[in-house]
Amino acid sequence: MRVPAAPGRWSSNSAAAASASPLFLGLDCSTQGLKAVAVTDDLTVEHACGINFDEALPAFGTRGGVLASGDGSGVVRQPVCMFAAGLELLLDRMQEEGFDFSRVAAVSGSGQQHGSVYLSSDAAGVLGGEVASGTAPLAEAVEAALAEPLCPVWMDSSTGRECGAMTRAMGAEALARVTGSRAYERFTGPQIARMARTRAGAVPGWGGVSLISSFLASLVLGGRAPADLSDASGMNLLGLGSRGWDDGCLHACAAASEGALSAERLRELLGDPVPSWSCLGTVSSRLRRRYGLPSGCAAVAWSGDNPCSLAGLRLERPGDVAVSLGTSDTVIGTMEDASGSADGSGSASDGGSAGADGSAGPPALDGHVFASPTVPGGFMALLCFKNGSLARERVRDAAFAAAGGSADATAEDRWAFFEEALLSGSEDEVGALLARAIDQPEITPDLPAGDVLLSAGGEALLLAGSDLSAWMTSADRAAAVLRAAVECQVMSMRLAAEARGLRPEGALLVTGGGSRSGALLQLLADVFDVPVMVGETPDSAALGAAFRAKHAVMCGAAGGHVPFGDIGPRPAHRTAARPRPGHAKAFAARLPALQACHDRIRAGTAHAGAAGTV
Ligand code: XUL
Repeated sequence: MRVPAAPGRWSSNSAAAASASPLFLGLDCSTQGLKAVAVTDDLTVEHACGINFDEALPAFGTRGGVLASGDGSGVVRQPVCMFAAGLELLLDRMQEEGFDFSRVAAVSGSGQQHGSVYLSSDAAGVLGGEVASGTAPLAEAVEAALAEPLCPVWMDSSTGRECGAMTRAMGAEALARVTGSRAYERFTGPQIARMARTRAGAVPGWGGVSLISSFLASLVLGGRAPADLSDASGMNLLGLGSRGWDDGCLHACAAASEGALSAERLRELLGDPVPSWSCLGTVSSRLRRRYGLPSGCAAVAWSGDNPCSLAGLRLERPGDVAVSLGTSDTVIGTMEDASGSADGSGSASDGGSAGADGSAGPPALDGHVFASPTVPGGFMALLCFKNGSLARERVRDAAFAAAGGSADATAEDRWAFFEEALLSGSEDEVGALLARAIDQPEITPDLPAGDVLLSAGGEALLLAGSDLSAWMTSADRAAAVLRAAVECQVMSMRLAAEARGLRPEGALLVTGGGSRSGALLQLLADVFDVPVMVGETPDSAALGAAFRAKHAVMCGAAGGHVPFGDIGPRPAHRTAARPRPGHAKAFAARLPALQACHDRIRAGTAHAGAAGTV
């Protein structure tokens, strides 16, 4: 049903509408919902809208957007039809809000990375038929294109067996060097192997395997859309050097499926990936008819949420790096080359020597390198630190209590204490203690849960099982331990970034909730030894998708890639902190000690025989 527009709800934008700039629409299918951001030719946001899966589509029974098995298997899935229903609902809402679809020149999108959608053998016909031009609700129309109604997503941790099998087949270092990542449970290749192994009888009926991003692109296009190279890098299957499916990885994935899939069949199912700035065609006649999109409106390849955020934050030049401080802390940035972490020289398994790693020096095994979504042959890095703001808050509260703070104190009081404790450290005190607050097993680097405290001389100060509060026996000690714990979080970011060849040049952009802390910003400036800029880019993935839509149209018009920077002005960010030279030098000098501390944690020698031995 065509929903009548509701003039007035969008009246503040009528002047912009009158200017009739073309619009570029970015959609973002995240774990919890769908969002849309439309930008004008000068990249001004003209419209934004979103829906939450749990609230807007309760019939699918999701919590936080997902269906978690809850049986200890780690299986976490999402109903694929919910994406289709959500897309239609979102576009309906935009129409109700008076959004003028007739001005949209191109649509692109962002999908949560790593999830895999299993298509039926009829998928091509269904996508190009009922989905492209039918009148039934999209969620109904797409059902026959699916071989599996549920798709595993990035939160799924049921693929340990498949990760182990792929690692044995390729070698951990070769897998990391070829694909940019060692085998990770949330990655798509292991998901496909598990789905094939556990649903072996259904595999002959599969017509394809899409990423969540390329599946959503198929709905917009009305036809099977290819995966883009950047999102495809999150699968453990793509050769970063060859920019194509890697034979060794396909064989490793087939081996992990325990005979359910061959490498050749897997290659066929995946189809060929394309650069992220590819125009795939025009949007489907269903979307044109229902929403009034123009007939020439381009359907642009979708990408993953992290590549799209990179584009939304305008991290397009080598050395453009951003830190996001949140529940998990993340570091993303653009690199010209992948400096040994993924050597760009092609498959380790070319020639059939799977597992043989003849590279010079071991590659970094933590974090990920993906194909850049904006630069041909370029790279982006993504590092995810699981113990972010929750660990900071735990240590803050323990230190606050140990320093005599009242149990009834407000969050403001606690943050004020945090700021003072962090800023009170002189350069001579940097690294006087090394503290790691690890609430849940860390993935960057790989560290087991449990707090660790070492003296400057390397003496272990905590018993295994006791937490940092055990050493906070005075207000001074509490402040020193808090400072050390947060300093080590940030030093760990620099260690992991450098191991991946990622170095901020000129400045570091800081986003997320933690960027409200002036002390954290100062610490980041000191540890990375660059000025820190702050900027909030809400909905950076959807915004990045909108920017990429414009980029693809420009590339199409030019008949080849044009620099991403040509899309329009970069936002002006505010410089919030500058490195203090003495502190910066002291942090740089302590990085090897933190590296050694991590080695000791893994070796099991970072705990004392008795608490408080110093
Ligand atoms: C990145 C990752 C998540 C997902 C969902 O590797 O697993 O960030 O992309 O946001």
